[in-house]
Amino acid sequence: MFKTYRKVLLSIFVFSFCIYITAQENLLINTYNRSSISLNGDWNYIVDPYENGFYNYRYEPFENQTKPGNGAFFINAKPKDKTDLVEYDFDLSDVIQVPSDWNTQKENLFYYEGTVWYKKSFDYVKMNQDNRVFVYFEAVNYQADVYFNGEKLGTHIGGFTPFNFEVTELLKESDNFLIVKVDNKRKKEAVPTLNTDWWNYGGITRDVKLVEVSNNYIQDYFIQLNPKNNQQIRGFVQLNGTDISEKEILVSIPELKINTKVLTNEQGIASIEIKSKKINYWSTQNPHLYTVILTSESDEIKDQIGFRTIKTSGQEILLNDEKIFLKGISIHEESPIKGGRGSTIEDAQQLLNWAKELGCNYVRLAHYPHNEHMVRLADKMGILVWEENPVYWTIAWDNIETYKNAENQLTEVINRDKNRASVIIWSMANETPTSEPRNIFLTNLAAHTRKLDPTRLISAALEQSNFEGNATIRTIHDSFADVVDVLSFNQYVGWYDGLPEKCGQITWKITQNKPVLISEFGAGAKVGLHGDKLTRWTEEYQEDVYIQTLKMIEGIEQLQGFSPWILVDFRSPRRVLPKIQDGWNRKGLISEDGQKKKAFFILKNYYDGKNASN
Ligand code: GCB
Repeated sequence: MFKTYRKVLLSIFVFSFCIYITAQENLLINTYNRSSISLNGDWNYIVDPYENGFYNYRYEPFENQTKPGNGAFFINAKPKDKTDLVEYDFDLSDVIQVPSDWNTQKENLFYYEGTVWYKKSFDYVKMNQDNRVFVYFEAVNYQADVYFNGEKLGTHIGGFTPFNFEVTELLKESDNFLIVKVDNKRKKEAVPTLNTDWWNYGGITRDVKLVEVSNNYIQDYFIQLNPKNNQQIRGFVQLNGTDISEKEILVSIPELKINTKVLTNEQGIASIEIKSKKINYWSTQNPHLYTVILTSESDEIKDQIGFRTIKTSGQEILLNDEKIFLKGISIHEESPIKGGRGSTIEDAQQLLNWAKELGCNYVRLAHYPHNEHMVRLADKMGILVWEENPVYWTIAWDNIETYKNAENQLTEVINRDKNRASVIIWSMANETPTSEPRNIFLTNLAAHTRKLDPTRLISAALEQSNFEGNATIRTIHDSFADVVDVLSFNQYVGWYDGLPEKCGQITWKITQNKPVLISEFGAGAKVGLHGDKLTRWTEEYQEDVYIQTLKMIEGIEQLQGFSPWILVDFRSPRRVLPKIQDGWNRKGLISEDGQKKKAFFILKNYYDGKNASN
């Protein structure tokens, strides 16, 4: 009787912990530590603004036809004899690098928004005949239609999260061809929508891998500290395959002398609850990562996982039950090395090294999920992370498909990063105008996130407004502020809102009893441009905005940190002022070629001072 009761309880626990995560079909996590080969490098490509390789002349998709014919690009047609008509040839077409954007690789694609077809041919011999093989994309911006050896594998929507398709049945030992139709057209109902302040880089922007796993493999796991009991490691592990129930999985953490066996249920899910009194907690001072090994009958996977708790108490943020002030900076995912979309470990390392040099213990990864290198490195370097869903400005709040898309992108990043100690905040959105449909949209996203991941905090970059009509008193008047764990907002007093001296006239009246983060403040400056501090675009103006803002926000009682806008100048088509912007948002503390502006040192001094006073 007691046994049955425990089984029911266990299934309720496992069910509530992972129902949504497992809803995603076959998404592999931790491809970092799996057996894989890279499909990066040269791909042939065809630019197709009219989507001529996708639709026939009656505008019907070739893929809906039983015999698509030679016009369909995904069949990679070659003339069968000298009479045969084929009007494209991938192998004679130019090559492009993966991962990367097309905009900065090909001059004629700089402003291009539309379809480009990518093709990669390869041979592959499996390590074991019974194994299964998946093609894994870390990200493609924005829509990917994926075909393998002439068959459609599926479609993925959303430019910043991973996805994979199984190719076991279609895979041959030689002459495989993988074709991806990549389309980065902006759309009103998409996430993000038409209007943003960053470059809409198109392409296969992150790594592509072929991952080989055993027939019954460890697909997913969630292994974190119980937020309510820091002597308990808990979560689940999920098998995928045809024979996955009642299977033993060994959870080992050698350094903690943990070797615990767990048993899967009918869905192949085993719940994990392990006690340990000796945990060396992960923190910014001590980013300790344990090697965790999961071993099933036919699979083994390792990960490097840190254990810590993150919570709020009244107006404070507590890391391992100790108050922490978040010394942050916002970052866009642009490569400081070659320009364009950042994608390599070296890009991530340079950005995070700069953040460290600035004195940061925290970064806001704006405005969409960044690549996995960022969070993996942040884990190692002891940097806390805010991750963000690209729900930005004027989303189509009433459109159910838009909601599903936003929820799916959020699910995919949570799924990818749920074992990373560095990630402490999931941000739902940025600067979204309040309205009833928007409130419902964001509240649903927050509820979904809490179900998926009860171990982290929820926030969103909100907007500030005048307190009861008084322009010198600022407040947060937004019902979504009641939903979040951490109250964050952007403000630009001294740049969009008056001159720097205005900071001295403003006071803040924040009525919510929550920790406050300022998710953005800043000003534009062209590196090397000097003048007096009232001249726009000079380093002196930007420096003064930092000096005045830092004084002003000291007056916010609940302030627990901030992430000024932004570490490095970044490309934005909104920024057209000749000789100053030339297509760049100039609010970086560092220019795109790595030169530090004066304001960098103001913030660094401030953060270094905080270190000393801590
Ligand atoms: C903001 C946005 C950010 C912009 C920034 C700016 O409030 O959140 O995406 O880039 O202002 O520079 O205006």
